[in-house]
Amino acid sequence: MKKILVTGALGQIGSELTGKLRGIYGVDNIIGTDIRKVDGIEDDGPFEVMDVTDAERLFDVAKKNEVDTIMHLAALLSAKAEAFPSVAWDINMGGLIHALEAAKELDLKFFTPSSIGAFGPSTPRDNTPQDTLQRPTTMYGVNKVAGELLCDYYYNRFGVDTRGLRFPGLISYVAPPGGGTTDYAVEIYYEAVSKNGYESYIAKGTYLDMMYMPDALNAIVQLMEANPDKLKTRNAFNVSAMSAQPEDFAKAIQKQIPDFKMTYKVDPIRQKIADSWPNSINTTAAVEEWGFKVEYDIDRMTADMLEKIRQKLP
Ligand code: AKB
Repeated sequence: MKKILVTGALGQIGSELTGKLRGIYGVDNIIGTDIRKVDGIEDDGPFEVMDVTDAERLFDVAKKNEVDTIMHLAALLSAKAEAFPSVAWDINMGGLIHALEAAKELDLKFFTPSSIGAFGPSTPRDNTPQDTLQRPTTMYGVNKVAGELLCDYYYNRFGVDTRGLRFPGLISYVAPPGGGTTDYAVEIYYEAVSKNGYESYIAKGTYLDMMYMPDALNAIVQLMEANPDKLKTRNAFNVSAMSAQPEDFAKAIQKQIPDFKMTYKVDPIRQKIADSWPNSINTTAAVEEWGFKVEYDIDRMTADMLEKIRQKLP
């Protein structure tokens, strides 16, 4: 990878991945794009306003900038996709096929994230295998399964070097997630610092996989740099750092803020989505095929999140 186009560069992953890639591959070699612009964004490096549903524009931006890789991150997350299913289809599937077409025509490497949302209620819930039943019941899940298959199709049919990760809930202090089911695992840290308490919209006892953003970013770079001969799986590898229930976050926070209080007011829509996802996924394929590993468990992540949010909040 020498020159990379990032879609969704202002989103939850993109806001951090773009900076990390600039640190590794050089500022001018990472072209950030998003449907909107924030003031001063060009000062950080090349940036273009681009809507991924516009196939021609996506192709032109990739061609003009002579990139050799597309990292396609632009997408609606699960709760938002459930609220606006046809919009989600247009953005998540339309954007993906346009990005894959550009990769095919211009002979580019390709990364896009999948999610634990690609699993459904009939998937084995514990230690969910890499290859298993995938019958998701959400629009986001339908998009993610179709996306995994489409990326495999472009690899098998056209030889596009597509690679992907099934991300769990990602936790970060930089950009808010927005529209996801696992957003509570980010909100809890902000409210621990600002209010000493949090009302969880996900019920006690609901296990979901999670991962701290620095580990997620390392995983993307490591997978994209991996020797293709070693990859039996491509779209997409299970990755996770922890399987946790809301009260596990509360306990980890209480080690730092002893009077932190957790209450519950369950949101039935997001709870239903969470209940359709696995409790914990098996990451053996990622470990064996390209050496996936993480540095942050829940306690180390919690200490870092609280410290960084304290520095950030007024
Ligand atoms: C979401 O909650 O929608 C995402 C995901 C797990 O893909 N964080």
